[in-house]
Amino acid sequence: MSVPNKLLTLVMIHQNTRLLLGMKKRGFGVGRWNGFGGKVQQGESILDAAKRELLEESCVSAPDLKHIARIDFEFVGEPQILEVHVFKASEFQGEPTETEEMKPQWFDVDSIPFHTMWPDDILWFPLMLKGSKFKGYFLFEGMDKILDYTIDELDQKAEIQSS
Ligand code: 6U4
Repeated sequence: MSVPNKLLTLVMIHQNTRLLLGMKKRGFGVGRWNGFGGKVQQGESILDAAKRELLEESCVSAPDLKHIARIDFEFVGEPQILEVHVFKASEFQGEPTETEEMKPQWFDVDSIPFHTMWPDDILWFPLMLKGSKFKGYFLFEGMDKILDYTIDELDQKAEIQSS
């Protein structure tokens, strides 16, 4: 029997030349800069989970999130796929504030700290930054090595599907 995907969210706040990232202070991906997000809870929509996690982790709310991507992550030896839904916003309310989970910081889009991020990010951030929609798949061995991947750009009108 196959294992259902684990649904996760990831939110990027991108304003012109700056991008808000957070340093993950604990849990999965600790020590890496990333967007804000986490697990979708039972009975919660993916969009609502994205908004909730953004607020919980950065103290910022973004009412107008655009669903731009779904990226599936498979880890060698692990049956469960992580299905990450990526959202983007340019407007937000509140002041990015450090929480127990994340330390937010603005980065210039020309100096994104890819060496301290998940290794897939450098491969799909260009599409995210230019405003594309896309679907991705990455096969990891451990946390650092990508064995295989695909990234397919989608039409702007395409709806991002979930499993
Ligand atoms: P809690 O509930 O705090 O124990 P935790 O295990 O820390 O959760 P969580 O919920 O913060 O994990 O979710 C992991 C976050 O990392 C999500 O926003 C998705 C994101 N993520 C996972 N794999 C990623 C990858 N390869 N590249 C990336 N983001 C990834 O850019």
